Amino acid sequence: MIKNLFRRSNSSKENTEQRRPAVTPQHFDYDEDIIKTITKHPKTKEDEMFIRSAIENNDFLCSLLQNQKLQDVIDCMYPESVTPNEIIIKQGDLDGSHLYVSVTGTYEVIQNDEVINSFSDVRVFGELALLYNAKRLATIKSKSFGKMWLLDRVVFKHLLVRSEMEQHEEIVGFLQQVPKLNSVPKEVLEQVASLLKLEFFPTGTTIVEEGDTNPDTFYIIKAGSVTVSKKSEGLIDRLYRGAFFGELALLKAKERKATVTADAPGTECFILNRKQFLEHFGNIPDCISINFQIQPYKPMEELIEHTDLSLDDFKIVNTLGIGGFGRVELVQHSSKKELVFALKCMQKHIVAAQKQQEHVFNEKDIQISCKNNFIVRLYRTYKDQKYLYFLLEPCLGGDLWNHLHKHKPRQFEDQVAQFYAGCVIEAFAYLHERRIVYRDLKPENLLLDAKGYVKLTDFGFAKKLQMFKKCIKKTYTFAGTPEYVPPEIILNQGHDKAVDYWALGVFIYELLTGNTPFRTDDVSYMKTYKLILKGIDDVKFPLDVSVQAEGLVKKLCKSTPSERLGCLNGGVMDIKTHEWFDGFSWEKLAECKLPAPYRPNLKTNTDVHYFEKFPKDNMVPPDDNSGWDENF
Ligand code: ISQ
Repeated sequence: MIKNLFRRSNSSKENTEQRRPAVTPQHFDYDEDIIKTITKHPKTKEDEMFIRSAIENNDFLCSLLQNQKLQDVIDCMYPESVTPNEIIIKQGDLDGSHLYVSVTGTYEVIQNDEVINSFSDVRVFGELALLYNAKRLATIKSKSFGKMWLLDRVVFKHLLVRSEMEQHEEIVGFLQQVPKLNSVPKEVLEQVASLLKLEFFPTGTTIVEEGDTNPDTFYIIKAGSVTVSKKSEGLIDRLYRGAFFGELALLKAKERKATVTADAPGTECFILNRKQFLEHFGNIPDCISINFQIQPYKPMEELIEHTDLSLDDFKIVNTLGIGGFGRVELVQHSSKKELVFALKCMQKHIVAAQKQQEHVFNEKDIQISCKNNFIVRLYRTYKDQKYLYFLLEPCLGGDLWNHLHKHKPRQFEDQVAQFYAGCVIEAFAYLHERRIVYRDLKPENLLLDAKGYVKLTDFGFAKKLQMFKKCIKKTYTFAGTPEYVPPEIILNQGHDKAVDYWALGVFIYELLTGNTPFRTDDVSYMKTYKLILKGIDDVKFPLDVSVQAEGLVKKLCKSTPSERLGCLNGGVMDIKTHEWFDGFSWEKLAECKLPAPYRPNLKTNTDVHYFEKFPKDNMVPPDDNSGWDENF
């Protein structure tokens, strides 16, 4: 039953009856040295216009590339001539490394040796590979002489990340120059910066109106100026870049004391909403004492166990799963029969071929240091010339995907969903306190133990976030399962624990409805990504989803990460105290005293009937003595 235990590339079939593979993450480290080597390529106005229109007409890239990012990408594309019958992209290839814009020439789209389309217009192709290691879905072959513009994937990613970082730094730098705010610690400003939205007010717009009794927005002028006036006194002030107004809205919801109007040629302001501000910083006595709660941090520990057991002590009883890197076997100690484990065996040469070494190290380092009732315990690891081995706590109740999708009505009652979501929330709280993001929540990655509690497994995507100047640094690898990825991963904006809370919203929706909210039948997932970028408010919830559940999912799936429940001032408690969980005993859950909705019927400690039957594999993998696993 568990087919997708390891990373593997996307299958070309999407179906709720199949477990969903995660996307193979591309390793990505922002590298200043690469930035230095990036060069602009001169182009005519006409060529620039062609490229711009091709990108703007591409459904996906148009939301990814705007303003400076779009200009950077255009500037760095370089020209290439094509001759007839050149294979530009080959179906099935895994390492798509370029984005293309065709300018002249005719091109054929070939799938399974059949020409399914041809084009001679200016258009983008190859964009899918910019995001992740997806197999090329079709071959593109030139039919004539032509000209294309190309961009290297690594350059593309660096341009996007550089632009994100510069934008953030610019806002923080700007805030540091704002009088009064310049005494606020930088780490607070970093947080404020992630909440600010930029808005342009055309000349003459009334931004704030005197007498408005429900003020809820605070403004900082980024560019241009505003006129402040009062009915009784006329014009009283003019404010310029760096000035702020409406701050009383952040402190107490008072009546607006004056009218503020945008001057010519319009005013650009950063705006901050009172509700968001309070959700992040709590009630504040005055603007200068803004503070934020530093998330409690627990260090990770080395928790190696069963150091006395060697691989030779075990006998394989059965296979629990097969994945891209190898198998998971149920093993039993030859003499101490009560000792039963799941042994995940990864073929080293496949890990290396798929460039997943770093993820395997992450998986080991993170999972071995987690000891929590809601996380599958990794006791220790082994290695030899062919394999890396993970000795895991056995969870023989099968995975949650199986329980949800293989049993009618393929959706859970609220109480059942609350229990499983509760287990996930406990696991996330534990991980996030240690600054670990999990990044691959889905029913497939939750295993039922003998009591029916679910535990998180497969830490291949998990990542420990680094600190930089007292702030948690975001990470940029594209990771996750398409239906579960949040907008900031698609948009390459850098991400943190907020991705897990987005996924939690998708997960709760799936438990209650049997479907995910952004699912489409598009094998390339581009349509899914488009729906994700449109947002949860465009998703129709089935009528049998309660208003409380819908409310929670919508708060978890907020498009802006800093606005998500779980990422506000109250942290994970905001989720636990949400009304959907009214009456749910978090205390009993944490102590494993809450009866699980379904208790697996396991006859012995080696009963594997909740898992699919897998054929024996007599293939012997090659040795991999290249040494990459020296420190494993
Ligand atoms: C059972 N128990 C623990 C871990 C597992 C991983 C994969 C498949 C089955 C498992």
